[in-house]
Amino acid sequence: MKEYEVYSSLRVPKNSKIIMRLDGRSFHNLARDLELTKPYDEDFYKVMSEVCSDLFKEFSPLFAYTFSDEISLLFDKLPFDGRIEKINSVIASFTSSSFVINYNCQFKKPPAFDSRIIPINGSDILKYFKWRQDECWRNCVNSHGISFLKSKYSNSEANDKINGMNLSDIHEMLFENGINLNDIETYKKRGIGVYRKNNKIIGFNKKENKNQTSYRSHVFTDWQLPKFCEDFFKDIGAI
Ligand SMILES: Nc1nc2c(ncn2[C@@H]2O[C@H](COP(=O)(O)OP(=O)(O)OP(=O)(O)O)[C@@H](O)[C@H]2O)c(=O)[nH]1
Ligand SMILES: [Mg+2]
Repeated sequence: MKEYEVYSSLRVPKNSKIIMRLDGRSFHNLARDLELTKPYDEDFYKVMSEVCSDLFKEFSPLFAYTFSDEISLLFDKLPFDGRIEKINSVIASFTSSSFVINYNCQFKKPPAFDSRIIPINGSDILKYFKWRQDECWRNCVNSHGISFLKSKYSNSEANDKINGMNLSDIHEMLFENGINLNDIETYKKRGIGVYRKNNKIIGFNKKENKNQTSYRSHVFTDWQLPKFCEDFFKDIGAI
């Protein structure tokens, strides 16, 4: 019967890095059921950062990045020998379980994440993460815009108004009403990253009778990400 398992031999191309993107299934409904704060719910963001940290410790990607209900993981060493069914199913189910454990509340429905695998290399890695970070910023402007409009108008009027506005119109409207998006927390504008960071350790070398510097890495959750640039990805060994 093994021959019926026709997808089990599908593998990621050899010598390729991959990005895996996970996205919460129907989290619009989950946000309603859990009565998440709009536009940003700090507990939800905290949980998503903890899920990234769990993923990082279990599967050792080079980088994990999250905003809203999505997570991107960059791998240089392929998990499960590059087997696509294994990677998608195990990592998506691990993500859902970690989300449930870290949230520790009563859900109306079991939360789930979809997942996709993107083979990617070189400067396209930077392009990919810039693309997601731009989306994070668009999401930030739009969600503040719609929250503000809904505080003034009915839901349908607010939706109609925002549909006719571009990002700079929304920015301007918020600014005129005392909300300056430049002043809000960095993670809302740029997302949250998890990666390995080196700690400098100065110890005493008895044999040579002098101080010696060494480095030990630890998993770091960055709530103050810069705008993504080449140097950032060089520093984490991604390009
Ligand atoms: N209230 C609130 N909602 C949030 C927050 N972060 C994410 N969400 C919700 O998560 C949704 C994520 O968008 P999508 O992934 O496009 O929508 P989805 O409902 O998950 O649909 P699918 O991904 O297609 O299954 C947003 O539309 C919000 O409703 C938050 O901090 N507060
Ligand atoms: Mg979603």
